[in-house]
Amino acid sequence: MIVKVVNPNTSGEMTALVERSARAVALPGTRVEAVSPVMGGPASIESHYDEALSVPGLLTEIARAQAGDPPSDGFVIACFGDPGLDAARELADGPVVGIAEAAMHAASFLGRGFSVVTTLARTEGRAWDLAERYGMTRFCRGVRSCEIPVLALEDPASDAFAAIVAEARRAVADDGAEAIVLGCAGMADLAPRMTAAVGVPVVDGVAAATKTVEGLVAMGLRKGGHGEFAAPPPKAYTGLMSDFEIPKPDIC
Ligand code: 2AL
Repeated sequence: MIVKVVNPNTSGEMTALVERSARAVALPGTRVEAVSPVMGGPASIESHYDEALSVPGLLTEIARAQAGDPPSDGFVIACFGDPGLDAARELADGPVVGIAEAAMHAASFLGRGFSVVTTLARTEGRAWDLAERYGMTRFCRGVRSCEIPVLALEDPASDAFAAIVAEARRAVADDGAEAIVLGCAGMADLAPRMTAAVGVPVVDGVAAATKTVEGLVAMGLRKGGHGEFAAPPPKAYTGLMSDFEIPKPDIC
């Protein structure tokens, strides 16, 4: 099977990190292809503006796979805001899973409650909104931030590991968290070291979403063809958006 992991930001380093993290958990028969949008987009996603403008590039990557260029059995959206998840589900035939939804669900299997440790404080609201959307507020004990921007996570000078561990320890002590959810795809490589340092399970959403997609595909499960996530109706799109037009089906 082929799982396409879309990093909706345009950082090549982060896409490579995401690919390594997904491949580390995938079965030998699963091909993981990580990409960032060919059409471009924001360098990192840490505002609602970034998130909104990351969606056209993300959807183009889903549409490309749907057109067989190359094909994919399922998709991971590798950004913790789960941008464009509903629209991607409409476009894709195979399962589409966001890293926030996969990580929160996985953490709910591991303890009575979890806290999210994310990048900038301004992204905390989005994490809470997603917890609510996924029915996870009864598990989510807190959302905390280390105030390190996404693209600084890989910079040794940011000392991101120490800052994220410190915040996770506070979540365990003060929120009563029994698991930690990493709130950014750029933290994907930290989970095993953090689990050892913090003493509770630490969940990386890239791994959780990859295994969820792989599991759904292996079970032969995909969305139903009717209802909310049915393919979007034929529609004209104009101007710079004309490539997003949904053509009328050919009637032979
Ligand atoms: C993210 C993420 O996962 N990728 C990105 O560019 N921004 N999330 C975040 N909370 O900063």
